[in-house]
Amino acid sequence: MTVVDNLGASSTESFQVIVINRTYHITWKIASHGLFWQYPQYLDEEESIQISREITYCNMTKLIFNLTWDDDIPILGAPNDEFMFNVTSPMGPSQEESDDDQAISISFPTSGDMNEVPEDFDMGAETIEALEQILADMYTSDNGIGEWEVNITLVDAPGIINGQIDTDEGNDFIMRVSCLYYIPEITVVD
Ligand SMILES: [Ca+2]
Ligand SMILES: [Ca+2]
Ligand SMILES: [Ca+2]
Repeated sequence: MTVVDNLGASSTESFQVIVINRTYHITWKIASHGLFWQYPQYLDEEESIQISREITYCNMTKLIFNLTWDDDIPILGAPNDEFMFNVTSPMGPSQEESDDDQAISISFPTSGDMNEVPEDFDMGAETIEALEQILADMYTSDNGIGEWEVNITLVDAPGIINGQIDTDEGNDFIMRVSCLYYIPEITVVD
C-alpha cells in the first residue's frame, strides 16, 4: 500500500486584489455655453428672417435667446426701431416678445429647469473615472435637444424728424443664445 502525501508538493498561489474603494461627494453646478446664432445681419423694415438650429447639449436647464440691436437712426437720441421675435422649442411651446428698446430676451422654460438638477449625494467607486462613467450613465438627460426655431421681424423702423423724409429703412441685429446645463463636481470624502 502506497500512501501518497502530496501536500508538500502542492503550491499555494495567492492573489492580491487591490480595490481602492473611496467615497466621493457629488454636487452639481450650472455651467454655460455661449452660442452665436446670427452675426450682425440687416433686416429691411417689415422684413422677417427664420433661423433654425439643432441644439445637442445634454442636461440643459435653460436656454436664453438674446436679440440685440443698435438703432442706426434714433429720433432725438431715443432708439425707436421695433423688433419682434419668437422662439419655438422642439417640444412644441413657443414664446413671442416685441420691444423697441434694443434688446429682447426669451428664456426656456420660463420657470423651473428644462432638466431637473439632481440632488447632491455620496457614492463609493473604485476610481474617479469609474464614478464619472456611472454619473454619465445615470444622470444624462436629453430634454431640449432638437431643432429650435427663431423668427425675427423688424416691425417698424421710424426715422422721421420734424416731418422730413423717413431715412430709416431697416436695421442690423445680433442673435445670441446661452445654454445653461448642469455638470457634476466631485470631491473625495475618504
Ligand atoms: Ca429708427
Ligand atoms: Ca422707416
Ligand atoms: Ca434703424
